[in-house]
Amino acid sequence: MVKSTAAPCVAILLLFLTETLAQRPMNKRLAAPPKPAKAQCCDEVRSLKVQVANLTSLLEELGKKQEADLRTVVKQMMELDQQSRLQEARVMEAESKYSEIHNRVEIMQLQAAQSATHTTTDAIYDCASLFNKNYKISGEYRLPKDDFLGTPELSVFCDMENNGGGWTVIQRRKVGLTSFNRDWKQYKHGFGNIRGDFWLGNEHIFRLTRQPTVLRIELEDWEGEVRYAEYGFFTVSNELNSYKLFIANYSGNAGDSLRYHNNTNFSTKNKDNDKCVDDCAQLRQGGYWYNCCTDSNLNGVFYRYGSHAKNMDGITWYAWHGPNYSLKRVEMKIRPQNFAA
Ligand SMILES: *[C@@H]1O[C@H](CO)[C@@H](O)[C@H](O)[C@H]1NC(C)=O
Ligand SMILES: *[C@@H]1O[C@H](CO)[C@@H](O)[C@H](O)[C@H]1NC(C)=O
Ligand SMILES: *[C@@H]1O[C@H](CO)[C@@H](O)[C@H](O)[C@H]1NC(C)=O
Ligand SMILES: *[C@@H]1O[C@H](CO)[C@@H](O)[C@H](O)[C@H]1NC(C)=O
Ligand SMILES: *[C@@H]1O[C@H](CO)[C@@H](O)[C@H](O)[C@H]1NC(C)=O
Ligand SMILES: [Ca+2]
Repeated sequence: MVKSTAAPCVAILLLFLTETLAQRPMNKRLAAPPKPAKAQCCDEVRSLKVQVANLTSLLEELGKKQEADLRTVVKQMMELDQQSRLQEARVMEAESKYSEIHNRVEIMQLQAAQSATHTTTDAIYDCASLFNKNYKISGEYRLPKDDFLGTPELSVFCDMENNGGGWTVIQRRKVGLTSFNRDWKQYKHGFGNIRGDFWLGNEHIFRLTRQPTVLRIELEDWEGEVRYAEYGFFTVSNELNSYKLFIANYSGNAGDSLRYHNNTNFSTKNKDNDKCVDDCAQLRQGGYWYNCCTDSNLNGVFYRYGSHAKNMDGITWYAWHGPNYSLKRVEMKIRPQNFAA
């Protein structure tokens, strides 16, 4: 701090104060004529010094507070900026995913429009033909309507990654919220969510299996074990013939629990086409190729872990877990026999 007691020092001190703090009372003092008395002078200097010290510390305090405030504000702004950037990134990710799907759909539609003169060899009517056109990402695809083949527009889920890819998924159980106890019409056209639990529809399955087709059934139990049953030949007849099932050439490690259903008609709760005096669809609470009644019931009731051992109407595969164990996950998917990845 300033140590001098001389008058010029007071002036310098006051000048400093006016310039830096612009304090009005100081200006007044500066404007007043300097007092000649020495004692008065020194008293004034002392009080001014105290004031300066006070004001300086006040300034420092204010400065510190402002700096701290500023730092908090900057920090908050940076945080906000980061948050908005994160959100932006999320939006962009969602958008790119959406446009990826959208692009696929558009390409499908474009190809459909361009293929006015196409033949069966370059038609897109299943996941295998998409795979052969280099679509190698698993997910939902929209197959275009095909007048040549007489196929309608159809959303399908393609497994392009497992077991060589090119699989069109025709059934899935994994979420457990969709009821599979549906009527004939619903089983005919399909129901559920193509990304979750669904039945593609008997009419579509009939169309897709007019060429020699492989069926692969994947099963998972509540302990996380996965097994499969594959049929080198799979087809269903048309509605007039009750979507009758034909399967042959089993391979796999889950056991052959579809053989018992070979050569049987499809039944639903409102259409008993089974080979039994009982009404199997009602007993097993699903739509299926019921014989008398089941060696498997893949469209049965989804029972969560803990309640799967109580009934025989669960999602069963007798050759693996018997009639009272409802499986955790099922997927049925098909691919042409002549598929070559
Ligand atoms: C300076 O500080 C003292 C003690 O903190 C206080 O009593 C006094 O009023 C202050 N003076 C001014 C001008 O702020
Ligand atoms: C089953 O496999 C055998 C041997 O590969 C084959 O000759 C036969 O045609 C297949 N059956 C059907 C119905 O595809
Ligand atoms: C299956 O359905 C067809 C026609 O829909 C019928 O002629 C045939 O008798 C049925 N078979 C059985 C075993 O019910
Ligand atoms: C299903 O029945 C057909 C005859 O209609 C037979 O050729 C085929 O081998 C049977 N499939 C199985 C798995 O037994
Ligand atoms: C399955 O459950 C039914 C009905 O509760 C029962 O009658 C049957 O014995 C059970 N079967 C097995 C193999 O546990
Ligand atoms: Ca019956």
